[in-house]
Amino acid sequence: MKQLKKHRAASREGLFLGLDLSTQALKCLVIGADGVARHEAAVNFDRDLPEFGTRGGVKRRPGGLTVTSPALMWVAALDLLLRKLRPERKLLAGVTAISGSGQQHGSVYLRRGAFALLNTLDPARSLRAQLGGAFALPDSPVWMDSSTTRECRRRDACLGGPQAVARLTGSRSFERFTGNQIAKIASKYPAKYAATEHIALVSSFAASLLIGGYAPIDYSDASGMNLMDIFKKTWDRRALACTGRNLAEKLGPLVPSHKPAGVISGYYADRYGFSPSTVVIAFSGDNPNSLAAFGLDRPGATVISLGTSDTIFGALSSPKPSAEEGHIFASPIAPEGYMALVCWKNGSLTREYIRDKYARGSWEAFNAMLSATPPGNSGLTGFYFREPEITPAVLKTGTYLFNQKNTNAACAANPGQHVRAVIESQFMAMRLHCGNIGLAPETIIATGGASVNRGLLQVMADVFGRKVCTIDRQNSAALGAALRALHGWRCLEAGKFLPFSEAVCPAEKPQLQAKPNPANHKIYTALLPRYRRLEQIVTGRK
Ligand code: XUL
Repeated sequence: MKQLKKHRAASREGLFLGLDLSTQALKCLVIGADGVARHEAAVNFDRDLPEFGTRGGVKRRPGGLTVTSPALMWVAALDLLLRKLRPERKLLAGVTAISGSGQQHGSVYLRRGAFALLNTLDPARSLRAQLGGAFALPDSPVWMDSSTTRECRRRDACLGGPQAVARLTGSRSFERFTGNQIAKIASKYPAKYAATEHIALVSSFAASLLIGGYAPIDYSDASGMNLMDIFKKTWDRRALACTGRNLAEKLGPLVPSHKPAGVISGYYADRYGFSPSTVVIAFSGDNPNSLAAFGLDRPGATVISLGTSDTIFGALSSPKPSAEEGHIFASPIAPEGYMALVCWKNGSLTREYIRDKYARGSWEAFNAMLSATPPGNSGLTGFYFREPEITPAVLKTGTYLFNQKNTNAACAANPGQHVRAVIESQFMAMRLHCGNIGLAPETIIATGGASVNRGLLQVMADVFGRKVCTIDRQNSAALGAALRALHGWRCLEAGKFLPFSEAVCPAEKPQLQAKPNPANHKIYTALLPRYRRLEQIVTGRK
């Protein structure tokens, strides 16, 4: 009975839509005010929009350091997603608020006149047909881009060195962070930069499409730019000045993540049946949205996301930004709070490479090999850099598999040893680096595509010595966005900030997947100092 009443209240409040513009796909998830999923849809960039010629949603320049996505592909994906949702007109009409998620750090360069295009969208025509001319730069740099080392060093020099940049912005200068990307565009393509009216993040760009104007950047995603003062939550004047001319004007205002970006454009009301009063809550980055999906508004539980990139993150109250590793972002759900995040570029694609090379492309065979090899891998410790790595910073790619004499035994190792080495290496790196930045997991929530793999989760539990849970939903960025839409809307209704965990209750509770084996945990704890030393050898710091 109580359940039914709750459900009735939920339906009166309507539905909440989370949009997720990730590297490979645009997804949407509609939930009720009870947090229960009502509908999902997705567009895969490579498969559904082959004319843009992306692989994994991106294009790589020769050399591999420059990685971009066509901005118009994201627009076309929104057209396609909404077309897929057309039969659900009633559902869309019931949406009260929308929020969203974008891959972090990527930037979109809108040319002079783009605001007018967004503001006068004709519901008779697709977005793609109307926004083809909206971009000063057709290819948007994305988070996988590592081409801005020069800009990082130059901006470091201007701002007092890596630790000063970390103290100011929450992270030292990283190649993929937007400030360094903007600095590259401003110096390499000065005419295109000058013709840029607005620079959006991927998240605020998606919100801009929905409101038919320029949506503000939220504090949490802005923390991934090396441009915002992480404590004052304002653009830092010196950081802007050493990046590009008139940058404050091009970036526009910053807002807390629970605040509205605007109301949906009439375009979507006319063409797809949304209510014209649908509120658009500020969009944010994918990792901040995942934090929201797990309701992490206080320290303790830690999330490990196993996706294209692997990330580990959790809430923090007193951040200690470090130039050595990791990032501090403003929390997307607690305006006074913070989150810490460490990111690895060699995530799923690297695991899949080893699976394809040594396990005939089969996860079953991969897992059988994992269980047949002993924890600690008989003294073999590996580093697999298919991509230039973020943590630790390594630009060169390669495979290193050290035997106990610390010589590279990659060629002599058997397939099972490679399989175990790649997994142990990834989780040892997580344990080492999250400890360095002050994250002390009490329980671990695993998410992302590879979190369905129980074999991996057991190694994770053993390395950390902590229980590993999952929640029964892979799409945490879209779920977090939908929950933030609900949170933002409830704050708006109340006329004040409401604590996230009181305003929002995710429908699904974590499920226990793996318990640590104490003997295995001991092996990994003993391995940690050696792993640290080997990492220093691989990165040339020793
Ligand atoms: C985080 C990062 C990645 C992207 C992936 O700093 O670069 O996790 O957000 O979309």
